[in-house]
Amino acid sequence: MMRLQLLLALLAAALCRCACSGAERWQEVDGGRWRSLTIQSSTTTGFTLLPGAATGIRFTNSLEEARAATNRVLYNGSGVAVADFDGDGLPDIFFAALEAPCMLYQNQGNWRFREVTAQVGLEIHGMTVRGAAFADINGDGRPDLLLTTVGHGTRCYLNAMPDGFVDVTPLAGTGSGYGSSTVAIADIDGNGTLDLYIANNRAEDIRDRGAIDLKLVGGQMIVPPALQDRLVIMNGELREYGEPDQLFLGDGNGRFRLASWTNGTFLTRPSTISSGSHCSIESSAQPDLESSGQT
Ligand SMILES: [Ca+2]
Ligand SMILES: [Ca+2]
Ligand SMILES: [Ca+2]
Repeated sequence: MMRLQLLLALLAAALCRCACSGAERWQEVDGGRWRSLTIQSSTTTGFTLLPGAATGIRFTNSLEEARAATNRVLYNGSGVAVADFDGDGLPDIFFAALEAPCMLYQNQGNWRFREVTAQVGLEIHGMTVRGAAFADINGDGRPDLLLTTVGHGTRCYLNAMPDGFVDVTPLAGTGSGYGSSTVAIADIDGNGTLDLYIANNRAEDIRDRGAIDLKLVGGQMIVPPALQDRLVIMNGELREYGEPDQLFLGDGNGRFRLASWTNGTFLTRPSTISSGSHCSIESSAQPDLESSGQT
């Protein structure tokens, strides 16, 4: 009797598989294939918004209108970075901020987070922070923190947990007066060390000045010498250059060397978009770089 029940159960399972396989069958189309998804009615799908009261995350990236009115660069906002900074297996979250303090939230598990910014030495004073990224720049297995700032370039904070983070920007060599916005990280020269591509914007926008001293010569607008590295007239329109982007080559120990754009390493090919450029490194085995920006 038991053997008969087992046989019937196996038969039912086989029939079910046959019936289901029809619905899951791939449909071949030109250049690809597709099939319908089976949505289980007993499960929920998509994302659920968790309130700060539930997660413990209270961060808000605020910006005073009055300050933004004097520097429209600030309207570009700030970023967020995720990594397991303390090595407990749970991803933690760092929020960059324009005016409010930047904050690091330690994952406590079960969708609960605890703010530990000061505890790990990441209180950032006197800087407007735009971008944030975790990367192990010194190869010790612990994710370090990179922050791009308005007017202070890129700041590097070495992960020295359990003793917190240490600002090593002077040693790293990535500080500057640029208004840096984002950072892309890859081993661009294939030597086993992480390198940084910093996209710089400007620390302030010249349109926020009350007036610009241009000259009209022979019916043509002329940019004065003092502003010729910043302004250009194209097709009768006045445009502002961005600050130059930077490629930093890492030594694997948390120090970086600024690479040259013009020593032959990069080849520039004509852009397919009017306001940007594409560059590719000479060997096809190397990561290529594509950038776009406004003139
Ligand atoms: Ca963690
Ligand atoms: Ca590290
Ligand atoms: Ca490298």
